[in-house]
Order: sequence, then structure tokens, then C-alpha cells
Amino acid sequence: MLFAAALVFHADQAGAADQELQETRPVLETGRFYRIGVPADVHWTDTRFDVKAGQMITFQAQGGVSLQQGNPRGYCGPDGLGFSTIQQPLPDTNFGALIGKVVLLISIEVDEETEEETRNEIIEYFYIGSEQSVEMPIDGSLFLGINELVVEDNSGVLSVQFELIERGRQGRPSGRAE
Ligand SMILES: [Ca+2]
Repeated sequence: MLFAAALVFHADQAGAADQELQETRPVLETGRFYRIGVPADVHWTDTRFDVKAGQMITFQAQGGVSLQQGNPRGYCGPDGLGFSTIQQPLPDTNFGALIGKVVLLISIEVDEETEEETRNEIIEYFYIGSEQSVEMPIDGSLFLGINELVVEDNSGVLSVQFELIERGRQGRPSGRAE
């Protein structure tokens, strides 16, 4: 079994992955709205932002998607449909709803023989729907998606706005430069 140290000794093989592991991504600033389109026909949309555990983010989503081409009952908004199935990443919540995940990459193992890559990640999922304030569960990269696993037959895009909420607002001034 190989561990993350393999990256150091096999930099050529793992070059791309190594770069990704060390990629610095922007963090969210308070007092700003961020907008992103979340297509229903891909599993996850990368916001390109990193978050920290404990940060509060408010999400608001609009738009409609189809969860099954040609099925008139497969249309829904960001709240999804009022049932759950076994084919969704976040169980026991609305099928097809807007959800999020934070991914913390721990290490990338590279098998010397097959050069196959195994990413060791911690992933935390959370429900969003049409409007939700969510405390980020772990440090990591923020992704948004649709609570469904069979996405190839989907269409439509949700429009999502999100904002990092300041904490301890009453206690002290924000300190944000105007
Ligand atoms: Ca589908």
C-alpha cells in the first residue's frame, strides 16, 4: 500500500494530481454575493471556493430542472420532489433538491504498477433546497449539485446565490473596510 509520501517520490507520474492537491483556491468574503449555475445533468458543480469548518453560508436558489427527460412529473425547483429514492447522494431528503458537499482531500495514493490513483477524501453532504443557511461541517472545497445519481437524463440549470454570513454581528463591528 502506498501513502501520500508517494507523491514526493513519484512527482512525474503524479504531477497533475500533485498540483491539484496543492492548488490554492479562493475563500469567500463576507458582504459579497456569489452566483453560480448548477446544471442538473452533471453530478457536481465546483464552486471553485474553499470553505472553513464553522463558516455560515446562506444559499438561495431559483430555477427549474427536469430529472427525467420526457417525464412531465420529473420537473422540480430547488426543493426537489417530495420523496426520496435509493438513487440519491443525500438519503431521506427530497429527491432532486439542491444539495452541497465539502470535500477535504487527505492524500492521493498512486499504485506503482497500474499507476491508478486513489483519492482519500473526507466528504460531508448537506441539504440546501431553495433557501438555507448552512454551517460548513469541515474545511474543504465547496461543491453544489442535485440530489440524484442518474443525472445523464436531466436538463435545466438552477441559479444559486450564496453569501458568507458574518458571525457575532451584535458583539463587535465587522471590521470590514468600506
Ligand atoms: Ca435523472
